[in-house]
Amino acid sequence: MPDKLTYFDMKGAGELTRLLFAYKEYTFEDDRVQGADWPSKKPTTPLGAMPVLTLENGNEYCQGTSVARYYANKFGLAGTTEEEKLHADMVVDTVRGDMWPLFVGIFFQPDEAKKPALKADAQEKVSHWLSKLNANYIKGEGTVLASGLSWADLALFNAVTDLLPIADMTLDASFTNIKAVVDKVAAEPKIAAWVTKRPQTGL
Ligand SMILES: N[C@@H](CCC(=O)N[C@@H](CS)C(=O)NCC(=O)O)C(=O)O
Repeated sequence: MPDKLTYFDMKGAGELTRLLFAYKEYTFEDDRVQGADWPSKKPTTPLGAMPVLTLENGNEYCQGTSVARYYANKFGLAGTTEEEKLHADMVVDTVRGDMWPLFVGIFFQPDEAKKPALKADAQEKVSHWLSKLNANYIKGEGTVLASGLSWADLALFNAVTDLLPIADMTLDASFTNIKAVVDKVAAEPKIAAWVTKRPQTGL
């Protein structure tokens, strides 16, 4: 039995791990729970939320970033030194911790009249974070880390391609370094194949 990643039928908090699987061509079970089935499944999960990882040995874990970090370490994509790991974690936490709730808040806001203000708030904050990362934390040739591609690049790719559109944002020309990261990840054949093949979902 391969490792199983259980999540909603969305990119969401599961996609960074799926991108890691795609990049390493790691065989996994892409278990997608339909909304109607979630209430009965929820109490059976470790903390009542997804994503949930089930390892080959049957052990279950949750917390999307922890799961992604597990595979980043396993695949040698977490950074080559302790400082590089800190650097990659900082970028990943900016995307997964700081940016993520802003985009989720817009996506699941039922009142359309409230969305413009949420989008304006996200645009201001996300532009600030991306401009700082762009200026100071892209150390390689199209990679966050000087040593080459890491899970931080996949996280930036995930943010720019999957999250920014939710707030009607695109990268403008000033984000040269981040654009180089996104372009490099997008050009990786295994990532490009996954992006074509994966279920097309809004978040
Ligand atoms: N900190 C957790 C949050 C998990 C979480 O809130 N997951 C959401 C989907 S993104 C969920 O399962 N929502 C359904 C629920 O809480 O019932 C993580 O990053 O994995």
